[in-house]
Amino acid sequence: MSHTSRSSSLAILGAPPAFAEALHVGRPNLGSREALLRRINGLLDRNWLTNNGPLVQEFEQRVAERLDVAHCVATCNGTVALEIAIRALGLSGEVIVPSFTFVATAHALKWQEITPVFCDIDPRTHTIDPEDVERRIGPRTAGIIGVHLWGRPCDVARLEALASRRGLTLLFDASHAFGCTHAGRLVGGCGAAEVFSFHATKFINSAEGGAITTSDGRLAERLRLMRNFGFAGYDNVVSIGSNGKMSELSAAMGLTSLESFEEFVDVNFRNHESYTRALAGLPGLALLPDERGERRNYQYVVVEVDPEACPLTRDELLAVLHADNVLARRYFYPGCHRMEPYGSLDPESGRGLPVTEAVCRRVLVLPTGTSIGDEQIATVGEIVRAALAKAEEIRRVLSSER
Ligand code: T4K
Repeated sequence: MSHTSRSSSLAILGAPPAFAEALHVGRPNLGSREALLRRINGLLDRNWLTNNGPLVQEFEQRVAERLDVAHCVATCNGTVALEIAIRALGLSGEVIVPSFTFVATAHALKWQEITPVFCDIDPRTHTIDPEDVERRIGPRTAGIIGVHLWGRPCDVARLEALASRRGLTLLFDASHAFGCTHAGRLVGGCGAAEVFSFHATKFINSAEGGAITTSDGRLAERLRLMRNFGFAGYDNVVSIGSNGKMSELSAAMGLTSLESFEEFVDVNFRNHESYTRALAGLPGLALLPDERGERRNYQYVVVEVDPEACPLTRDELLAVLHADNVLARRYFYPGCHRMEPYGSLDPESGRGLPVTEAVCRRVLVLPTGTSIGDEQIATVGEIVRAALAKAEEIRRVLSSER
């Protein structure tokens, strides 16, 4: 990746972009090309492309081993995994879910005519606030979906206690949390089930893919049926089902990616440390703090921009970075509660979600993964540092463009 390092010129003020080739959030980590091609040759030789092939079975076994959970049911993507898990758990009526998540978490409910009841998050961790969950429990509440956002597990113990006390089903969207721990316990076996995404942008990827993990054998059996149209054998359909199967090509990619798990975590960790150095001392900018003692995959580098202390707003910084070809993102703006159909169904819901509303205006996600290294990260830091020093000028340019 070619780039020009400089300390004060900024593309937004007319200089050439710092990076000739864009830095993306979510650029796939590829792993060994040779291992992938070997697996693809094998599946072509076998002429077995999908429907519970050997690579999918191996992928399920490897995921279950790595997460130390009894059952793993691989799927075509994380969204369908959520839909199938929700259905297999018999959820209906209302389910409490954070608004600050990727919209798939909410859509998976609404797609099945279940009402997502949006709750607020903890400002320190950005995960579901158990106290707010409890306030929102009503007569139609069937369950809770906690999201381990950015790979930071929810307060699992409190949610498990709350769900059991109130007779609710607890499901986790663990799309970001592969390989992460909570109180030393690996994510994968918490609640009734947990759902993972292996989308290309995730640090372990199968191009498109997902999985449901659980320690409940009977649930795993139901999930397997539902993933395959409800077929229990040739011509024997025993339940409603969908097509949620993972293909052999995806499993080939997923297995190859899994083999590089340690390397990807190391790279992400090093990048996280580089960002800590590159952004040190900048006013009003804070990386979401790391919690020592827990395992993390560091796949998201999350910066909060404090509007009181930073000379530029989050959106102004985003414009500066994009002009220099650093394609930072403002995940998960503006919050599910403001997206359709939810925004029209309850236009006032933001009033009850003050932390979500504030965090949506502060979060900036920066590029990481195997396609970026220390030198580029140092340049990103220089761009931000220079931008803060020229905040007035930048604000004038941006307002003249509006
Ligand atoms: N729950 C949660 C909490 C989730 O975050 C997600 C997915 C789900 C559930 C659902 O799981 P899946 O059904 O997706 O398995 C991305 C992903 O599409 C999505 O999987 C992910 N979360 C979400 C957080 O991010 P976008 O809209 O950011 O994707 P896009 O196309 O803008 O790509 C991001 C960047 O990556 C771009 O700058 C380009 C780069 N890129 C992307 C792809 C696909 C590449 O360089 N190569 C590629 O192949 O949604």
